[in-house]
Amino acid sequence: MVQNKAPLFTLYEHRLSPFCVAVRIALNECDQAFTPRDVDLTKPRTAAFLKRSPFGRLPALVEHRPGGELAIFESPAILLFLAERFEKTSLAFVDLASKAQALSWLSFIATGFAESLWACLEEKNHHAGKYGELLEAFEQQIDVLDAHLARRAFLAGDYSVADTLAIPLLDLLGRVKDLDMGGFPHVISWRDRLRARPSYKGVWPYGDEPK
Ligand SMILES: N[C@@H](CCC(=O)N[C@@H](CS)C(=O)NCC(=O)O)C(=O)O
Repeated sequence: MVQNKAPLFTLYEHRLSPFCVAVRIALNECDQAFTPRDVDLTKPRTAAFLKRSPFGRLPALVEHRPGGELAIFESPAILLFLAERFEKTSLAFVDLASKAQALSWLSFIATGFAESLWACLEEKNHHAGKYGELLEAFEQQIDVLDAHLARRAFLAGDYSVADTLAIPLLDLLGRVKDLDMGGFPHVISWRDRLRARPSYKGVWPYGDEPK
């Protein structure tokens, strides 16, 4: 008899958000089904949603538990939770040292890299005189990543939460004005490796990564 069990997780998301896409990838890596709940960012957040994500931001992941629910917000926290929750998956940490390495890279991707990328994508910065400086600072980060990835397949050695958060952000590089990725072959092949993972298939809403 086929049992229709509701998924253990509900993902509150905005389908075009790279942070939400990263959580989708992580859930796929952990082989977990989830109920997607699209939140309209143009409307006021409901009180029920704000209980799960106090700042009203997405993603938020809810695990339905027998005694109630566990709600987690901020994509790095969600990825870390899944990595520890599902011990036999690609996201699980082998030991404390590999966890520390993965968290170093995860923190960098979530803050330095994402913020620099965002600054370069913001239309208002394109016309300001400082765009050249913003792009140069971002290129310096990509250059460090390129040198790092010349010697390893993934940021922390094995595939980890850091790569998971990086994938959808890397997908946005094509939109960065005047960015020439020609000098960063190792970042390009890392991105190709990440995109080839089964967990990546179908994670963007329109069937393809944004160009
Ligand atoms: N640091 C957060 C960033 C989340 C974030 O910026 N989410 C955006 C969508 S891309 C959002 O919810 N924006 C609506 C708002 O800030 O009210 C994370 O990693 O989860």
